[in-house]
Amino acid sequence: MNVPTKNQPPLENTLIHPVSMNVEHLRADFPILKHSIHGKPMVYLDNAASSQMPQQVIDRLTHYQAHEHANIHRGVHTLSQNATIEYENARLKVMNFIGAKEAREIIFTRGTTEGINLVMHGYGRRFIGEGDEIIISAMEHHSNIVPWQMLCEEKKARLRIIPMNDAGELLLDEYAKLFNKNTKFVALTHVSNALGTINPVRGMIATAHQHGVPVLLDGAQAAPHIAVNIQDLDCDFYAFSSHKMCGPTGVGILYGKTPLLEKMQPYQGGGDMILNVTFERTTYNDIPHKFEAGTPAIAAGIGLGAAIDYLTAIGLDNIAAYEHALLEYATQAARNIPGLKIIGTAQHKAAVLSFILDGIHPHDIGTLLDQEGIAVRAGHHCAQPVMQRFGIPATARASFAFYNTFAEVDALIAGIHSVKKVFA
Ligand code: 7TS
Repeated sequence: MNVPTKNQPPLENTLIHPVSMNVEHLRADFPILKHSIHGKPMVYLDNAASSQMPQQVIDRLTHYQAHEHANIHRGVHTLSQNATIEYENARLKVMNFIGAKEAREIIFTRGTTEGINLVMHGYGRRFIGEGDEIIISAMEHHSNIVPWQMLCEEKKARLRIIPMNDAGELLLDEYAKLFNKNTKFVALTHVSNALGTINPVRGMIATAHQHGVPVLLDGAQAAPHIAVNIQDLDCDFYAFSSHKMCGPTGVGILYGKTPLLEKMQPYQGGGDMILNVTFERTTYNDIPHKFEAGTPAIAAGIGLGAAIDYLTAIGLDNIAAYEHALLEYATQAARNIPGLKIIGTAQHKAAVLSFILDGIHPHDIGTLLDQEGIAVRAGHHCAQPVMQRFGIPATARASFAFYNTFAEVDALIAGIHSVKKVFA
């Protein structure tokens, strides 16, 4: 699609898809976007941290709480059975959303972090031992570094790191060289939260499989923004979070291939994950329940189902195309600001604009932009090794969603100019 220049009218009313991508129409679904901050219209550009919820999701949560609330998987009474149906229905929506084969491959978790920890405990602690190697990349979020470090410490295994270039692209030749007979696992982010890089994961998974090594993808920043088909990717595990895709906090998803999930040990013990318990011996429930001990976040799971309905109705390809146009527009404008450096200039990027300004700390950028009503994240984005790689303490990061407008990008750029004036 055409990217508007400063002299052209903003594109927020442009219809990418005749019906489904009218941004002003979509914005009306999000009550929080009408807020003002410090007397200025709020410009919410911290979607990589958490996105906002449309009224449809809020209504679904409220309806559940007011009319459907009961514990699941254990009641013979009608309310419990209905809640179970709704919760399991949400699992089916997730299954279809990522193109999984079976509902039992979909495990409800608390979020991406818990999904990765589940695989570390359930798979890693059982199948990775002394002298084994785990490959991760230089651009991982801490949640895809620390669990593997903990495992390496416990098992005397070793982490190997795929390096990246100055644009924030992984070096695929170096990746291929990391494999040897000790390589037992690859854990890789699909999209970088700090840089925006979309990694060429399909080929990287194929490389790992040639060596017989399973791959976990951290999909926290991919699932909300690009169409994901896990069968096409052929990944072994895929983890993501509801709160970054217009759903509530407290719930996330771990996809795993059935044969792998079946041979993993449970992560937590308790109710719902068992078939039979005596003091001598416990037999575990079938997947996915084996990994879902205790009462889950039922409302949040159902809310995630509503969020998936909402995103699917817009269409992930429409979302990706529109967000890409926003990113191009923002990138062009940011490049014209003297003293601004974009961190993360990969050829394939999701709509994340991380930047630094000469002589101004990112936290000051974030604080001053907030005075203008503009929400960005300033800091290391839970990816400290990325900051170390670029030799900086932090960045300011604007991360876009489909409900952001070109006028909001203009507001960001104007905000950055006014930050510079304060320090001039
Ligand atoms: N992986 C990636 C790539 C992420 O971006 C995040 C959260 C996580 C894992 C963890 O997700 P959680 O839902 O379990 O917390 N990223 C961010 C961020 O960029 N700003 O705040 C949270």
